[in-house]
Amino acid sequence: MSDISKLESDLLAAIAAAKDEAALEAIRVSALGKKGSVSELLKTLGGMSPDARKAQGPIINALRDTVAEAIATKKAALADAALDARLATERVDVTLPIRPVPQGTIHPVSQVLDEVTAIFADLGFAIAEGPDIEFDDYNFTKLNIPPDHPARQMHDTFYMAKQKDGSSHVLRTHTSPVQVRTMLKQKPPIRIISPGRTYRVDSDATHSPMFHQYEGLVVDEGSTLANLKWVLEEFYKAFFEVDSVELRARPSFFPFTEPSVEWDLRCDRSVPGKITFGTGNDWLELAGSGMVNPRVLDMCGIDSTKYQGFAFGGGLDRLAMLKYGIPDIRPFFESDLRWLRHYGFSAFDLPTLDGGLSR
Ligand code: FA5
Repeated sequence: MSDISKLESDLLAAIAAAKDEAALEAIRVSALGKKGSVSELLKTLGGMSPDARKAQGPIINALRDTVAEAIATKKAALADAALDARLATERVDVTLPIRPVPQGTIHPVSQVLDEVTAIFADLGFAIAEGPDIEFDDYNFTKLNIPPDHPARQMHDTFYMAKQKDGSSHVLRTHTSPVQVRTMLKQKPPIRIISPGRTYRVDSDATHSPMFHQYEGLVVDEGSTLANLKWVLEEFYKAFFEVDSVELRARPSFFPFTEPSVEWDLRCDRSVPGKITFGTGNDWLELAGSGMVNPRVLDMCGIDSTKYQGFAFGGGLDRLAMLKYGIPDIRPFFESDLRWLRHYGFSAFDLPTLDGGLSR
């Protein structure tokens, strides 16, 4: 075997045995680099006689081409193998179950808000909203509580500085101003539910300076107290997830409703720490309500000789406390993660009437 043939077979064997791209590169440099074995052979052509060059030229050039091609082929094969190996290690089994997501829970107030709106949406109520900073006029005057009226004392109000134009604002003390906003812009029939944040100068285990209420309003030509009772019964049955409830009406007073009725729900509290609705000998105060005072209808541009309506409202936080056995309202707003993990709800369980309201 000639020296050139031996060099070629040695180089091809080394190329075939190269384990990775670095080893292959070393072979390329040793053969085709500036001082490589094949390059050195090519340099000898210059010192040869024309006849010898004619004979050796094609042989040495063929050697260079063969080695270069073998290196290129091996390089592509090594790159393919490296990609296959990477793909094998990075493979994801999409059929595996997702990892549990323990972080983050739905706050009980958000949960209850979603439950309440799901129930009322099913009863055909639209959702209405109003701002937290409300006109004094809408929070009080148009609800038949004029300035200096003693009923203003019933609400411990956060007043805001008077505006240049003489108007004054309050942090709304209840969601009832949404009644005003709705009636001012919408003609009957009206059927709305309005959950939202409310504020009063008040703080103890069951009262918070910022809390949540829900408000219902129905205005039509023939709405009655009997309709109101039916709506509340349907609501409490669905909310407390029981087949039947019993409501007790008590006379009450709200300047914006006449007559005014407070509703109690029959419940059983005989087992300490547990409350069951629909049975038992206890009564739980749940909502204020009444027929919308005709003066309020007129102040909001609705003809009280043609239309009548009923309204009701209560505390959302209170509903959450009752349904989920939360004894104190203050931690609701302390953002303590341990409390939230204990009382919070899964973000994947949206309350729906057919899928189930609570977990
Ligand atoms: C009202 O606010 C009336 N607007 C309800 C109403 C609406 C009557 C429509 C008639 C027609 P009241 O002041 O009673 O009513 O408050 C309603 C509920 O809000 C209370 O029963 C209680 O559950 C809740 N609430 C009141 N103050 C606080 C507070 N500081 N912290 C937590 N919840 C409160």
